[in-house]
Amino acid sequence: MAAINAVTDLSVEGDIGVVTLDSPPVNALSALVRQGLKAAFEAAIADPAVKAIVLICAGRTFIAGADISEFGKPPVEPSLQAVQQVIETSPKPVVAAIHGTALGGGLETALVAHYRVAVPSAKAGLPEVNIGLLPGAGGTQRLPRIVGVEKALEMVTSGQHVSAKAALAMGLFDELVEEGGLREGALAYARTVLAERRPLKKVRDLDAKVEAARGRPEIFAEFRKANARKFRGFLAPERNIQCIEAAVNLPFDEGLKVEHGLFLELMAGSQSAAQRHVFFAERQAARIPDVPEDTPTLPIRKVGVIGAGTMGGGIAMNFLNAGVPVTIIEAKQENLDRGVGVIRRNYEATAKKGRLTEDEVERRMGLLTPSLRLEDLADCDLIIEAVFELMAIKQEVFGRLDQIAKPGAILASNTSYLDIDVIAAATGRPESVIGLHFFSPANVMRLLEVVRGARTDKTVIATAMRLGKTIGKVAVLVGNGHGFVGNRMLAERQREAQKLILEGAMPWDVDRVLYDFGLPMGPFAMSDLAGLDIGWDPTQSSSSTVREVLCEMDRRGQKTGAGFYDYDENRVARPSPIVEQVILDFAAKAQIERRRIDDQEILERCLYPMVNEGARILEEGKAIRASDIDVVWINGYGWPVYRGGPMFWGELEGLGKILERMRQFQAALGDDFKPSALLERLVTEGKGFKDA
Ligand code: T1G
Repeated sequence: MAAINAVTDLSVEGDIGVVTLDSPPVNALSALVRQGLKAAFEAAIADPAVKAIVLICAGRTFIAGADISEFGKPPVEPSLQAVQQVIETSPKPVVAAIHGTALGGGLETALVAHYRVAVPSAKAGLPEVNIGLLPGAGGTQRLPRIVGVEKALEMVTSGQHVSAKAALAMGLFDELVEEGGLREGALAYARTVLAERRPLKKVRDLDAKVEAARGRPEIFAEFRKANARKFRGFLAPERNIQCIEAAVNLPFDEGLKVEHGLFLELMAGSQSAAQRHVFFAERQAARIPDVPEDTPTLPIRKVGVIGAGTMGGGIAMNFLNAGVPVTIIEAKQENLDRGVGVIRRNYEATAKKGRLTEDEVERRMGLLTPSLRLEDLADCDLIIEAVFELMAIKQEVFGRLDQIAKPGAILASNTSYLDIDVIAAATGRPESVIGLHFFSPANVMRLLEVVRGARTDKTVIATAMRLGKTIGKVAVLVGNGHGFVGNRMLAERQREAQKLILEGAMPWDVDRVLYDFGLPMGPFAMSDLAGLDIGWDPTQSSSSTVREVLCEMDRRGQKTGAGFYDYDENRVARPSPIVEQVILDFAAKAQIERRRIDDQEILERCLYPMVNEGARILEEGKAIRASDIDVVWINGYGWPVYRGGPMFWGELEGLGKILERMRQFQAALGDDFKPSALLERLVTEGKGFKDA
């Protein structure tokens, strides 16, 4: 075994050279790795004792891609393409031995080997699109030559990982070897290649599948049409498609040039910078300065959920999906039955789409225990309350839980606004109380705001953060305060949206501007979807807001066929002349003189106060870092990932420009636009949120 460099070894076993990479955590193609690979292969090729070469990785996975942390820095030789050149032109057969996830540049490296073997648990993919890029080392030209154009389009634009079994079936892998026996299996395969004098098969020479698609532009037109909604606003998917088109219509080396040019374009753009920011931000969110990574955590073997409504049911599903038994509580049998029924129907709907087997549905439902008795939660390790959003009710529930729950059980509230310390004070164990704020639909939205109480124990925090990962969420630790982080910033936008429609805009103007910005829907469409009558009390209603007037007119949203919009039988929304008149009358009565409001003002008045409030949240210490706020908004509210989150976007806009506009709005419209002290300080000092 000869050490080529700190992360690369070359050993010779019989007449097989074995190049071993060992660069934790994921053998990413850093400069050191590229240098080691090139040197190792050059040495193996030059060694007359070596007749074939195996590339294998130590640690958890085969190469998982280029080293994203190097992007944006000056390039260091050798390039990945130079490494690939050495491998692909090797006069000796090269076998890539794959375990873990061969992704991005990792799979592209395996694709210049002559053969690929893997263990059954391995996965492969080209997920560059998820960081706003495309496979820049020939992946868009080689993949379709093996798996065909349609599958390649799907893989490069979704970033999906395919299983080893699927990869074998599509020809991406040549053989699956025994689990746990990758090295032996790869060596044996290399010996077979030699013994059978198999050819030095180069993927770049396989033209049949791309030629079959030549002259069929409809493949691409139909793919674009079918995915238009999903790709809306994103640059990278379209550029990936163009690369696959090049693979079909151009000779290999010409196609490579197209790929390289489009890769550089994406790499230089703000969308990829934003998406790479989010990639690291989501991982950074798990780091809590005063809760070290080795903080002990509590085992969560059984979970109790109080409330079987929309939120309670969705919350329960997260744990059932992770194989954790759940006891779900309701006060009335009919509500309990309805809640359990909704969970079952959700699973059955997923099974109908082929994403769950019937057995898995039954297994998950078998983990669910419905009950009318809070006492049945006595043996739960974690109890999550998801009852009506009224402090008195929550205090009553937590007071009872304090009597029932076993010592050390974590008592969590799913409250989206209320003071977690006041809830904790209803118990004699505030150190065990924490907020677990799920976002609706709770079994779908990835965000989990973990709300730290003044006395929440660090073990409880560490357990909650780890639990987030267990149930497939992105957990962000936030401080206690009205609306925590996400809803507190949302309130800024909602307030401005309501004012804008009185001052001159219409609901559909505000929604269009925010939808075109990249949000999934605007505030008024969202209200119609959720229902205008949430928290509305008919007995107290006094036409004091446009919403109240609409509720009084029984225009309570999609469910009544009318809200801010009129809806046809297919729930297609149309601007409503009735609502327009309601707004005009309301503004007249309030003596508000309407004026024309342009799209730019709508955008700035809805989003700049959010950035400003995010700055306040940082200066109050209610979020650990600005990128946590970005993670909240991307995973909880659908902020377009290609814009990086409100704080990343705010810096791209320019904190100075935002401050100036906030001051102008404050002078014209009042203290709703009062700049935060942090924003003023950062602009004065010429700094960014990282320096907060
Ligand atoms: N570069 C640098 N660091 C990476 C990395 C990468 N490609 N992938 C993971 N890490 C770090 C990550 O930040 C974390 O660090 C640790 O590894 C564990 O990651 C030319 C241009 C591989 C499925 O997009 O999808 O190749 O927080 O927490 O949940 O065409 O990481 O511990 O300090 O995510 O087990 C293409 C991205 C790159 C793969 C493992 N490849 N990574 O998931 O662990 S672009 C990717 C992942 C490219 C070429 C192009 C996942 C994973 P820390 P983790 P995990």
